[in-house]
Amino acid sequence: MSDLMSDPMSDPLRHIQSLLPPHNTRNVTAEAYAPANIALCKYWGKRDARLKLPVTDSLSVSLGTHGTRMTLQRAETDHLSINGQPISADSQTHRRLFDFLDLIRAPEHRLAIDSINTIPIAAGLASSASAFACAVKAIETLYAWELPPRLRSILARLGSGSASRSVFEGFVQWHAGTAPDGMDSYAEPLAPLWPDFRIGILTVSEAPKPIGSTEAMERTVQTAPLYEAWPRQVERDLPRLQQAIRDHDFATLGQVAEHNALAMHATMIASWPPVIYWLPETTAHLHKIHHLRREGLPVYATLDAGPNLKLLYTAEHETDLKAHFPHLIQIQH
Ligand code: 2P0
Repeated sequence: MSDLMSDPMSDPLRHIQSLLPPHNTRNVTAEAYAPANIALCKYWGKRDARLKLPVTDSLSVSLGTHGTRMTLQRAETDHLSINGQPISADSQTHRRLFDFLDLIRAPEHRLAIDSINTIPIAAGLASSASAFACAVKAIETLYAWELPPRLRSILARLGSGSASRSVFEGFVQWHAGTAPDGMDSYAEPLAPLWPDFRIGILTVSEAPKPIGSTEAMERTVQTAPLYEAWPRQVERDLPRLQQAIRDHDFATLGQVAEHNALAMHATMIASWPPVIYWLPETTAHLHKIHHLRREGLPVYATLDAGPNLKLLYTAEHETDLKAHFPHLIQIQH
């Protein structure tokens, strides 16, 4: 038993580290970019918190030029700036990023990181997916590695679950996997984005969330009886989304994505203490979207762990949508 305990391969994180090539010290600086992503079938619930292993598969669309650009530079001490603002070494953001980098960088290397988010700030989109995916790509460039795409996705997943999807462009599926060490839990690209697919953000509030998504997810899994139904929802929605993507069937894609997001929120609302991210304007916008659909305008909504809505529509209805929602920020075009 003690032999097993001291075997480095018995720890999944050490196993993953053993798969990395040697740290090449030639480069002192590196730059990378990764897009943000929006899930059409959501990741909600972990089977392993440390390895960020999900209960179900999820499927997303990457946001092209909206994401994170990072420059890394070898330095005397670790330093992080985001959008030009220095981030305190005591902050959670700083600790989380450098703790993650400790898994993959050479132990003796300190890094100065300049991270720029190219998502409109008012869109209020989470940046952890693009940030961790970008950090992996930047490290890869720094050490002149060429990692297999699956390993790149697995590494990004260890930073933030949804980052596993942000290492790819277009429509992306993250396979939940079943292995306890998570080596079969990675994302894969499914198809390029359709040229006429549009995503717009309706910002309801830019205030900090009352509860972070990691904690909300955990609370839902532990306390919501409705969560038992979530894997079945995903099993139903995933093949329909895959087929809609293959067929360029926007109406099916929109319906399934909206149903999936509302079902995810239902599980949160059914947890205790309840997790209710919606504000009155969230509901008002949803009613307006449903009204517009009844009037014949094909527009659908998806929501993540917050009150803001992401609208899904196609190029031919862009002008109409902007007329109905003057504050819509179009992020995918
Ligand atoms: C998603 N969300 O699929 C879902 C939908 C939020 C709602 O992925 O704990 O920041 O770092 O793995 O990746 C947000 O979760 O959570 C998320 P961790 P993450 O996009």
